[in-house]
Amino acid sequence: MTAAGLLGDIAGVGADPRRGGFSRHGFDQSELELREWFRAEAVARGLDVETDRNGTMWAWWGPPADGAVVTGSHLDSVPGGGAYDGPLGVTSALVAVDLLRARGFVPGKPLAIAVFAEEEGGRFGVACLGSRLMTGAIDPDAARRLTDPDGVTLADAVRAAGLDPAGLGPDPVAMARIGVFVELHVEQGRGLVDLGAPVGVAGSILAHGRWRFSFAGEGNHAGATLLTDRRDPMLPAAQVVLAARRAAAGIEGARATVGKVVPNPGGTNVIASTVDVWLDARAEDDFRTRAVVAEISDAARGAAEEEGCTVTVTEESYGDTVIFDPALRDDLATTLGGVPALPTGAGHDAGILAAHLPTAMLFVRNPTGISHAPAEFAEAGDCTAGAVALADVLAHLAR
Ligand code: HGY
Ligand code: MN
Ligand code: MN
Ligand code: MN
Repeated sequence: MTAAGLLGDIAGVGADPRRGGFSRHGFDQSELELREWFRAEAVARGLDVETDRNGTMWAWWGPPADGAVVTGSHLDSVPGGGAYDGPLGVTSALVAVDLLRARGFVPGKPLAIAVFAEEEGGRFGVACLGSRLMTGAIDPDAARRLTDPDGVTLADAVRAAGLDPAGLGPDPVAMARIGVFVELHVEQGRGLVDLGAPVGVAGSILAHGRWRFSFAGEGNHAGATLLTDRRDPMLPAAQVVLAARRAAAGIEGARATVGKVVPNPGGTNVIASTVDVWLDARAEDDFRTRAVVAEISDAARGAAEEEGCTVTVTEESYGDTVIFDPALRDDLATTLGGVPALPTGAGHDAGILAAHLPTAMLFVRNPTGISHAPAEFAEAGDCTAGAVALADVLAHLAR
């Protein structure tokens, strides 16, 4: 079985015909179905599967023990996401186990595959929620209160998945078990295409975070309300969208995106009473990222005042620049015969763990360079090259 073949096996789970692509989110029905698929695939490979108190799944080759070599990724997606972001790391890990067994490899250290929960934050709004909980990067009480668009709390969702919400939070036992973590991921960009390489290693991750701008005005009738009598929160909301592009354009390499705007009540003939706008801002370092957000926040406040509205700005998640351990990065690049190192603008669970333990990432070429959309792609041959590379890296680290 190949990594691309295993992806084909789950192509029907969480498919989203309305948006195209897949909508699989933390502890929802499709992600729970994928968890059971992963459990069956791992057990079929003789791995021992457990789910920890933060909802991370662990498939162990050998008894769980501290200092293990761990690989893995996530199974959830963004709304209407591609087939590769997350699942390619999980399927490649399963195929890497097949390859190592076929080689007669016997691990000198415990080896595990980890599947983290809600990496995209597509349901509860906080990216890398499972790894943030395990490492203590998010307050467990605040996490339990996170709600999805239907008002379901994370506590209710994990309870429905068979977990005890009281267990959410820092997990030093799980952390001690990770001696080194290597995540394989489809590249979200065209770096490997431009370099003509099927596989690369990660050098760094941009500083990035999410901010919610909540505007409040006065709901009213779209036809009966004179312009002079309006306090329409959609106006300052629109300014956030425009200011995001303007602010990011002013700082080399910065990115600022508004992909989600939620007016309330959301009627065509209704002036909204409130509008929530989510900003995703990223840049090479903390200073530049915060400068982008500050400029956008100023524009939002000015526009809100002009329209007689109020605005609150809430930082929902943030992570500073990640520089992957250069010695480990270069060791793996050498193990793979000298593959290139690449920066990435995309966040990953590996980025959360990198602050705590030796962590690396492998990237697999994406001919479209597109991600977080149905056009995300990796050739079957490159997926196989990635799984072989992962097997080589795991054999090297677990020798
Ligand atoms: O948003 C990100 O960069 C990641 O895909 N969660
Ligand atoms: Mn993603
Ligand atoms: Mn991902
Ligand atoms: Mn009416």
